[in-house]
Amino acid sequence: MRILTPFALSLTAIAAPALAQHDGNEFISAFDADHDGRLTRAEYDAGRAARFAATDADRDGGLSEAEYVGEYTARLEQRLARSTEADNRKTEERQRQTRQAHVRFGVLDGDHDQRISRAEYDNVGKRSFDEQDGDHDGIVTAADAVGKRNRDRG
Ligand SMILES: [Ca+2]
Ligand SMILES: [Ca+2]
Ligand SMILES: [Ca+2]
Repeated sequence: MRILTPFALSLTAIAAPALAQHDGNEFISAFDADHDGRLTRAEYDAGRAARFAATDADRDGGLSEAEYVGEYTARLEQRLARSTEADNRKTEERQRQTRQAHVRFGVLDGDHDQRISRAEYDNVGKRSFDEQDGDHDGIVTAADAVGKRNRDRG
């Protein structure tokens, strides 16, 4: 199922925003706890739950836009600090990625109450996993990703 948004973001980009878009397996590596190159549903659910908890700074059970964008930009800054890119490129990247984080917040906040509930977070996460798991065996592997790319092309 395709969800069209005004910004045409894929669910994957919303659920596991990639810091490096050129890595085709970023969806797997984001939550592959045992680093075996296979993302099980259990790893994904545990990783997402931990990410939600870490993002919910005031522990009220929901994510404000400031919490959501703040958690993302903290990770972005870590990556930029390691990057050897020129400073002006980093500034561009920072602005672009921060804009996208605000857009993702709006997409994740399904009922537009300015707060991502755990249900909203899980809803997008589940659909995103299902979208990636091409053969629907409950594990996302590189083979699923190749199959998905072929489907997207065709
Ligand atoms: Ca909160
Ligand atoms: Ca909401
Ligand atoms: Ca699979």
